[in-house]
Amino acid sequence: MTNFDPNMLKVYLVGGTQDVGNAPDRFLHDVETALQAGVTAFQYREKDGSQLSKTEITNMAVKLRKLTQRYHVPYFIDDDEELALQVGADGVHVGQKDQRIEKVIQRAAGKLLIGYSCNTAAEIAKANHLAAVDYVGTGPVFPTNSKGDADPAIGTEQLAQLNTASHHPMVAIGGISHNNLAAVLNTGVAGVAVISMILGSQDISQGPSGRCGLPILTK
Ligand code: TZP
Ligand code: MG
Repeated sequence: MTNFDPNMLKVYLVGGTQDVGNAPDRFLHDVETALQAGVTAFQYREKDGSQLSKTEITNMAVKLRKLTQRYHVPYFIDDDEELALQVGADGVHVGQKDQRIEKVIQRAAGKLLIGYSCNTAAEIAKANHLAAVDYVGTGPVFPTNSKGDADPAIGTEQLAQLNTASHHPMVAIGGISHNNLAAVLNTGVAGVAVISMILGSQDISQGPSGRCGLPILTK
């Protein structure tokens, strides 16, 4: 397992095949482009309209492990600590709705880095007591089209308050684009987690020189 470093959260790409028109080869290509461009972490999140079978998801997870290893980028898997352990991922990201953080900690602490979605003051307060949690993911900051069951947007003021309250490093998620990136980073969060800003970018198809349209990438 890789050691946790808050710098991993700077530009955290999240995605699955559903985010690129259910095209697995295009997904692998776009993730590789983003890895080349310098994203600092990647989370495989196959849901919300995915058409892959369980076996196809496992095979994809293995390919993504190899790819992320090649670019030395920490690799998280959404919601499935068994799959994360099976493919040798660096971490698992656990949502609130799953109500399973204690179980995941029991199963995976010391073996996987653990990210936890926390979107309210009460959820942050609970996470503050969980030493095995490495970071919290908070949002949606703005309305998003990438998550069917997303909660209402919290905005940057609330994000800043939650970040102040959190003992864990925070990555902001939800509706983050070039237009609001500076405002999000001004809240003091450790970084941004994005789907469409990268996977929906026109630049990504132009290859590494397009840098996924991410101005904050320096590589
Ligand atoms: N969790 C909260 S919002 C969101 C997730 C997975 C979707 C973020 O996608 P986008 O395209 O960056 O708004
Ligand atoms: Mg989840």
